[in-house]
Amino acid sequence: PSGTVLGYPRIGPRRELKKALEAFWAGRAEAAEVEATAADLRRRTRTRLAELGLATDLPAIPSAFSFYDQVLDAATVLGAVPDRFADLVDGSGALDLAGYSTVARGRGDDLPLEMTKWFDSNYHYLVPEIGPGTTFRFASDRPVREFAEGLADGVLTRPVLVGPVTFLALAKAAEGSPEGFAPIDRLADVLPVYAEVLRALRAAGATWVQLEEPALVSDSTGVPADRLLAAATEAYRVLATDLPAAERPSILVAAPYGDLRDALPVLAATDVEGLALDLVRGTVPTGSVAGLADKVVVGGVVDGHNIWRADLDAALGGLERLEGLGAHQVAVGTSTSLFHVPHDVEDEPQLDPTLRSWLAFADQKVREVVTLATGVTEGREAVHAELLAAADARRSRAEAPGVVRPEVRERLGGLDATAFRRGEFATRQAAQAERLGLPALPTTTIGSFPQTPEIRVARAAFGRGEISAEQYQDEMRAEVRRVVELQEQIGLDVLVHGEPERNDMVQYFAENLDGFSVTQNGWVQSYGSRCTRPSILWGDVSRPAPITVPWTTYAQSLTPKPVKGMLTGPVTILAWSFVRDDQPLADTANQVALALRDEIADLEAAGTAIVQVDEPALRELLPLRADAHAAYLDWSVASFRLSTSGVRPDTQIHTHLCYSEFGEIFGAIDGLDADVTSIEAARSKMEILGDIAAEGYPRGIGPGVWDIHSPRVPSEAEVTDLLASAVRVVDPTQLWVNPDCGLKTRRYEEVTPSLEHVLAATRTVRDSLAIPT
Ligand code: THG
Ligand code: ZN
Repeated sequence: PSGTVLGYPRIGPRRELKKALEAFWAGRAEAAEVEATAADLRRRTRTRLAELGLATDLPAIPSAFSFYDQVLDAATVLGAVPDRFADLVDGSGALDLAGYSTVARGRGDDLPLEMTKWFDSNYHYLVPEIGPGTTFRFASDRPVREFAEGLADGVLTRPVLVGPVTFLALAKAAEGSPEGFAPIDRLADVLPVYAEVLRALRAAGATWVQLEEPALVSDSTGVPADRLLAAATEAYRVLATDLPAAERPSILVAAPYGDLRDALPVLAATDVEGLALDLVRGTVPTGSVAGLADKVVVGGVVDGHNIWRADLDAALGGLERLEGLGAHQVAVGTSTSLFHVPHDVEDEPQLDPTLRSWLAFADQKVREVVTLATGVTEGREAVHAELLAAADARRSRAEAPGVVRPEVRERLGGLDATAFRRGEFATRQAAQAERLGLPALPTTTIGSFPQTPEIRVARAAFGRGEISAEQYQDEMRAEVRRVVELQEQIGLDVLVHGEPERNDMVQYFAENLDGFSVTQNGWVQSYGSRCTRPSILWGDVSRPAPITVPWTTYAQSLTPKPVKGMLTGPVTILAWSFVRDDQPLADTANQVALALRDEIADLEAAGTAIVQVDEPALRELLPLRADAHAAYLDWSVASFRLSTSGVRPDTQIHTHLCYSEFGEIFGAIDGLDADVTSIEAARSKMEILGDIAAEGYPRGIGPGVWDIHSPRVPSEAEVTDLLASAVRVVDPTQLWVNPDCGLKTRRYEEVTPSLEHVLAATRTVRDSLAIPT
């Protein structure tokens, strides 16, 4: 009766790891204290998983800890540290905790490894830099030591490592690599090191190892499909065939986040002992798959990516069909690691008990796995009570007030094409120019200003009931006044209120819309020590009252310059929440869009001339498979248009997108039909503007001229250069001037001089243009 999970939250139920790491980085704790906290968390995880019923036969308890990121961990095991950090490694190529942290976070002019989204999740990994000359060696035995630590504690665990194909597929070519070089070219050089790691794990007593290969379910890594399949064949020939079974642990290749498709027969044909399939995103293969007769197949039927209780009956059905494939053994698993979900529903006493009864966080999911494993071996009768309880929870969810609201459904059903369309851009442009009277190269910011310690203290005090709603509002208004005055002093053209009242932009809207709930302790790692608390979108969405209108109108009352209204778009609200799984995402997105549409109508009626609707996560939900892109872009773009197309021609709609891979979704950005789009561009030195110009994009564009992801203050000359290069490529009448992203993570010491430099540079370039202002 085997059941297992592919991984478990690492941050700790009270974010113990985050606190320890941040204390270490701030110089308030020794490395040994962080190590001790981490060891405690690992022990707690092993004990908890055993308590929840995971047996030790697969072995079922993974050893999948990381101080910061599992991809960085793989790079450190392989000794693949960029040259700029060479001084941090010791004689055997290993990094200590301080060195490891520096590679993740950078120092002075040595930029950290780039960070990017892990498959279609809100988790960010660090991108390894691999060149033709990168040397690989077994540099860190941390996975072996963590396995040994478990064994010494009496628990035989299954070490988890990012697999060789995925490691290289996610890496980028190191600077200075020759044209045409790709990290996957180095496969033959990393495999011997992986083989050494496997030998060492075996020597330490490991019976199984899990190698994560999600690159095999994706068309989006940049490695061509045939190359990936060939790499998988090669990798597992070297690791599973050439390295005899007696010299290594049994190998479980895990393929979370999607369907293996053509990679399934390829992996099945290798000599690995196990395959873990994602049966939530993927499906049980039909027909027979050669090569499974001697393998364990882990059916990932419990969703590692969302928080709803499983349909145990359907999951058992899937597992029964999986048995039809003729594997040596079928085991039960999660579709992905559980690190995308919080620890424990029981840790949410303030959550409505009915809602709580529908949810499964990590610990509840482990129990579901255990139940299903019993069901598989002993039959449905053995888990009759659990199946009934799961069915009851689903029924309760389907029937609960607020889940289906006829008035919301009717409004959606009654929409026609005109609700998704604004008038001609040329007409809008003329009307907006007339109304706004902005200078050439108008300057603005993305929306948020620094969240100062005072703001955080006030919010926490309000949360604890120590200050009244009026006091809290007064403090936030005072902050809005300061932010408006600062922007006027600096000379910006389009102002913002600065968003002091929002902690997380998605959580803020979730707190103010019907159909959502928020958690107290539901932290999920976003990157490194940083976490978010995704909201739970469980019911039909509507807006009980205006949300942002009082803040925006207050800010507008303080200045004659236009103040932008600031909203988060429907796709981003979905991407950064746990979303109901009982209707198409498109329908949920359109419900959110209608609530935003009402908010925009109220802003417009209150005199707001510019409204920004941010969609930083538009790229994130892009399906991993290319053949699903068009359908996704259709509904995601439609929901944005539904939210923004109710306005008059002279109301200007802005949007902001957070990343630089622009070409991939250029058509979608065009489809948003926003009057002005701001994007990240400073780091890539305006490179993307070439694409935009080449496509003949007609609307306003604000390439970021200041990289706000680092504390560096850009010089006036630097910004002038960026702007000068922008006006050479793009028609200056289309150009806006803004930072790369919101300023909430920066400090005023950086923000004030940086914005002053941006304004000075803009004046210089405006003067050089001699276009009428
Ligand atoms: N909100 C949400 N998801 C996101 C972002 C966001 N995903 C992408 C990107 N932005 C991730 N970036 C961050 C940046 C900072 C933090 C988290 C994700 C952060 N979190 C605080 C921490 O860990 O201490 C907690 C914040 C809080 O109190 O709510 O600093 O903006 N949903
Ligand atoms: Zn951004």
